[in-house]
Amino acid sequence: MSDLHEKGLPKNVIFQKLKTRLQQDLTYMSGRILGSMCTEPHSFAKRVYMQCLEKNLGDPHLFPATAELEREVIRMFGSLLSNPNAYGYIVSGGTEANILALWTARNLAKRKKHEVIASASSHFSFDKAADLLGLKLIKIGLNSRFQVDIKAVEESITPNTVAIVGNAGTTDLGVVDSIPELSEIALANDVYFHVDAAFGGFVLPFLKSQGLQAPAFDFRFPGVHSITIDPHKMGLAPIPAGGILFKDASIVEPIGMKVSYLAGGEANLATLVGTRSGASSIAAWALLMHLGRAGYEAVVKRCMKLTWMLAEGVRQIDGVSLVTQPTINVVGIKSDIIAVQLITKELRKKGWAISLFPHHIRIVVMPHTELSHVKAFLNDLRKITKE
Ligand code: 0PR
Repeated sequence: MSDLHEKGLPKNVIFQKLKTRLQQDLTYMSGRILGSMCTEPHSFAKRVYMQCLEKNLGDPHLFPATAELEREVIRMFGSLLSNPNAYGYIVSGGTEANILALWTARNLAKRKKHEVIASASSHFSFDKAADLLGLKLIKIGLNSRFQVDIKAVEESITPNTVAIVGNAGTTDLGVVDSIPELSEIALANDVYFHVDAAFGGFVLPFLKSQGLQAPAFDFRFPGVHSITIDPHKMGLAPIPAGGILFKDASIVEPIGMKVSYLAGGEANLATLVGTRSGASSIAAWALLMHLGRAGYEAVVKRCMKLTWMLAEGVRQIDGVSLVTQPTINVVGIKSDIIAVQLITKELRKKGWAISLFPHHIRIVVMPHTELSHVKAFLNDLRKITKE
């Protein structure tokens, strides 16, 4: 079935085929996806996105209005992250954002240094970035609260250190590293400091209004050079939409490229890809305008409420326990008596799409998760551990 047809098929035939074939995909709305950091995009953002598919920010002066909307999104993120002067881009995702950060750090160091200090729980995009950029990734162990061990970071700094990476919402447990201390170390050693808040960036700023403890992680700490914050995770924006923010525009100069021949006229671009979705920026802009701070607070409040219920439910099941008290809507479940691989296998047989880490199961309570899903999951978990 992979040959290109000589004669095209009618649209209705293809729609029918797609309907049948795509039925095999899981949907967020089924409630079965409990291990993803993505979710059903907001319906308003989807509508806006569909209207702007031709916009290409790879030739920004052809689409000056779109480029301005992207700048406004970045300014809104900047104000959310304590830096209205932040400069940056809406990119394809957290991976591209993290690559851009380390690329910038390496070139600022004039390619003379080659070590990056990250934590054992940093996302695998840093392994990719290091490999691409010819950098050595040094992974530091964690403390008892699953944050990067600060003393070990300090001891690992050498004259070759290009950058330090901190996490604000780790992939495996949603933990926030001590960003104030990492910032101090970066400043004291004159080293680039990148914060990966790909997931936490759309959660942490909205916790405080609910009386919840929210560790500070943003540009208020002067050592922070850049932050990843992804609209296509907790931002509810359509995929692809990652975000990279730099402290100011001057930082990215070493990766900027002047392209003279573009149809819209010469442009200075500091992104990895050329042709780039303008629809992603426009949809993110529209959604930020529509939801506002209160809208995101409501989304986060709901997710956190269900997170506490899930955590409490796990506590009450014999044989399993929480890896740590959740900071954000990521829950780690472990067991001292049954292999988590086995529990995962049984949960997956029952149709739950969950993430398996070496020593725990990860649940991400996304906006598509309902109370009924949490209850059904806990019931199945209880049954499995009993058996
Ligand atoms: N930084 C952090 C902290 C992340 O958690 C992730 C992805 C990235 C960077 C990279 O982001 P992109 O995937 O946008 O490039 N975190 C999710 C994870 O690994 C990605 C994901 C999303 C995986 C949905 C599965 C899934 O169904 O869990």
